[in-house]
Amino acid sequence: MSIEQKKEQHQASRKDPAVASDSSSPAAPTEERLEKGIVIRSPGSWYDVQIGSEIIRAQVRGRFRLKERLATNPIAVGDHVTVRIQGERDESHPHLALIVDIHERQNKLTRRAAGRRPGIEHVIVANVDFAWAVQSILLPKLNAGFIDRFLVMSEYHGIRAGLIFNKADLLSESIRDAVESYRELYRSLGYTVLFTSTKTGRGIEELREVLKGQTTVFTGPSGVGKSSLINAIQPSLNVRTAAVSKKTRKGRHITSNASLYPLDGGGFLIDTPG
Ligand SMILES: Nc1nc2c(ncn2[C@@H]2O[C@H](COP(=O)(O)OP(=O)(O)OP(=O)(O)O)[C@@H](O)[C@H]2O)c(=O)[nH]1
Ligand SMILES: [Mg+2]
Repeated sequence: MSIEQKKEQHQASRKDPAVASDSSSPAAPTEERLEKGIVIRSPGSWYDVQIGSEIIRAQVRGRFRLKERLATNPIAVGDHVTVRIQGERDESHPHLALIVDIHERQNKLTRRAAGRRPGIEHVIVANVDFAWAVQSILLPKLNAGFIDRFLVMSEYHGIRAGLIFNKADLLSESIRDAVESYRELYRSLGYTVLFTSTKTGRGIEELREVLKGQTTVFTGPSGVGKSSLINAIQPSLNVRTAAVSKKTRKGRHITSNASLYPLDGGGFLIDTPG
């Protein structure tokens, strides 16, 4: 081994726990296996991958970053991946896992990357059967611009889409006509429009039914009640929510990363940040 190679190995072992275990921990298990799983969260520089009933924390090597240069994130929630796992699970040696392959995506939902980076996209989720744009009729008020951008994006990526008008309990005479006309407009274009309320339970059973057996994503501005709806559908998930700001009447960006949840009735539901 040349000095350069040794240097490279040393640097890699400092950055990558999978490599570090080979060289610095003599007790670390060395058994390797390949498993297929689905990315359920990416809260930091790692990915939580669901493999059967187990959740494994996996990392990714630089080559995926190079491959997907046009996206800010090379791997997204919903991606099907192959993970190389080293060793058996035990307290002293947690899994050391590396994502070694991303399977071809059936589809993806994207948005423009933040900042001035023309042509670069951020993949919100991959491999979804249905996307719902969640809006609240008030607090924050309905945002037709968001809905239109969402519908264009869904059509472009070939993803079936529908609209949820949440906080139906806040419907009052002063906004009734406006809300009705939006409902009629989008229905006339062929989209399902559901009215829901996590406070009165309106529309929740209907929503639970349509989610069954599918992989679905909720997207929408902060504070409209995406996470609250997920809790209403399946209370055991206990997803974090928070009141909208009294001052700005907008959400406080409570959900910070997309997360995929398995549903008791079958299927998966993905919560996204607003
Ligand atoms: N009146 C009323 N309030 C609701 C309803 N659903 C949710 N809320 C409230 O709206 C606020 C925001 O709800 P969240 O579920 O955190 O909103 P979110 O869309 O997940 O927001 P981000 O995670 O920031 O994107 C909370 O105070 C909820 O209690 C509803 O049907 N009616
Ligand atoms: Mg949320």
